[in-house]
Amino acid sequence: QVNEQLVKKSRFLSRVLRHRPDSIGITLDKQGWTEVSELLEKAASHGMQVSREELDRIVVENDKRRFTFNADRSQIRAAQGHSVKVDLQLPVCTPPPVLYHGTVVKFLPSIRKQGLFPGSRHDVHLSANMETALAVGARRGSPVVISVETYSLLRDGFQFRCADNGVWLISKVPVKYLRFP
Ligand code: HQG
Repeated sequence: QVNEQLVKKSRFLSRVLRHRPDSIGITLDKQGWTEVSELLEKAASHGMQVSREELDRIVVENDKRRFTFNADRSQIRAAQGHSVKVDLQLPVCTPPPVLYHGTVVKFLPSIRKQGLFPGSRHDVHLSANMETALAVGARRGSPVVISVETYSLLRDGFQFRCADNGVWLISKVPVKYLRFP
């Protein structure tokens, strides 16, 4: 039950920090950071009480490590997944040779035509392992995992960025780099 409460609070914070900072009257800076003290105050005044201890637990125990603290832990941001305009300035990283994208059967015709495009988020989300990709797809229905050959993308000038939580991000993936199951 304690955990249920934390999950609820975590969901709330995820929504605020990725999509709706305005819903509790906070702003994110260009890189997506906001002051922890202000976040907790404003959350409380909008009916969501989160103590500093709970926040620390949420950040560390979150299943997908959705949140990142800055060095002195006075600021927090979502690790990825934003729909509001931010530039996380994530480092460009060299990916493993194959990355995976989890999706659902019904999107395949469109993906086969257009390749992978970000939905409402900034980037296409890729995972380093098949299990994670399966779980991402399963949120929407019967999951399908598409493999992405990273070498050819790198050769052709595409950049991969790695989020603080191990998620791989790329602006798009044209069809010719995709391997369908
Ligand atoms: C699909 C969650 C048709 C794409 C998850 C995906 C992940 C296309 C959807 C993280 C398409 C976008 C990211 C095309 C892509 N035609 N459909 N050409 N190209 N798509 O939610 O990857 O819980 O923005 O396959 O677990 O599903 O929020 O991306 O189904 O980790 O932390 O368009 O979000 O994490 O959907 O999920 P999303 P995603 P959190």
